[in-house]
Amino acid sequence: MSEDLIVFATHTARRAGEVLRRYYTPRPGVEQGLTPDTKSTDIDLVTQADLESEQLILDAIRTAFPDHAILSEESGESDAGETGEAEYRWLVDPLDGTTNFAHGLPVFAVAIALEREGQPVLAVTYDPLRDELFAAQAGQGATLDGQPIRVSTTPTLRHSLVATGFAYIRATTDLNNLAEFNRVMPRVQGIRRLGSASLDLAYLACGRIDGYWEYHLSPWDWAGGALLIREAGGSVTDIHGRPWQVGDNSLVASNGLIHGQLLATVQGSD
Ligand code: 2AM
Ligand code: CA
Repeated sequence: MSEDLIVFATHTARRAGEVLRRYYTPRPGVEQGLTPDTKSTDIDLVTQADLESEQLILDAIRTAFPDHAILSEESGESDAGETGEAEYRWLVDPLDGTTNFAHGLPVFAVAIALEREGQPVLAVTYDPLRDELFAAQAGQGATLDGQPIRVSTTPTLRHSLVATGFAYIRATTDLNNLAEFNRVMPRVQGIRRLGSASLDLAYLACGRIDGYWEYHLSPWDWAGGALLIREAGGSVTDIHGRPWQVGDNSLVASNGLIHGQLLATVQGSD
C-alpha cells in the first residue's frame, strides 16, 4: 500500500472534519445558519455540512485518483473509467452521526475507507471535535493519532462495555434489534448507543469498548471500522459468525476474547 494513499486519506478526512467543525452548532437553539433538511424519514437529517464535506472529499478523490470508483453516502455509486470495474473503490461517509450533529451532540466523524478488489485496505476515521484520527492499512496495524492501538483484553462478556445501534428503518422491520438488546443488557457491564457506527468501531479498535453489534447499516458505515478492528487484533463477523464482508447486513465485532459469548447472546442461542 502506497504511503501516498494514507497521507491523502488522512489529509482529506481532516479537511472534511474542518467543514463539519465550522457548521457544528453546540447550542442548537441558537440559530447559526444550519438548515436541517429531511431525507427518507424525519429523523434522517441531511445538513449542508454533510453535503459540503462530501463534495470536498469527492473532489479530492476525483482529482488525485481519477480512475478510482467511489461509493458515497449522499451521492451513491460513481464508477470510474469506461468499464466501471475499477481496481480501487473509496467508501465515503462525510458525516457519520448525522442525527447527533443536527442535535448539537458532539459525537460524529468523517469516515473514509478504500477497497482494493472488494477488500478494505485502508481506513481513516476522524473525530473533528476531539481531533482524534484513527487509521489502518491492511497488514500494517491500526493507529490513533499515529500511535499503535490494540483491542481490549477484557476476558468475559460480563465485564464488557458494548455498543449497538438501531437503524432508521426500525419502525418498518421486525429485525429492530430490541430482542437482541434485551438479551445483551443483563449480561454485560453496560451498553452504549453513541449514534455513530464509525466511532463505535474505532473505539472498539483502541480498547475503549469491548464489543459491538448492529444490523442494516451500509458499507460506508462499517468498512473502515472493520479494518481498524482487524488490524488492532479484534474479530469482525456477521451475525452468523462468518467473517464480515462489505455488503453484509449485520456486523458483530469484539476484542476476540468475548466474540463467541457476544454472538451467542445476540443470536439468542446461549
Ligand atoms: P449516519 O449518521 O451517517 O446516517 C447510528 O446507529 C449509525 O447508523 C450511524 O452511523 C448512522 O449513520 C447509521 N445509520 C442509521 N440509519 C442508517 C441507514 N438507513 N443507512 C445507513 N446508515 C444508517
Ligand atoms: Ca453513516
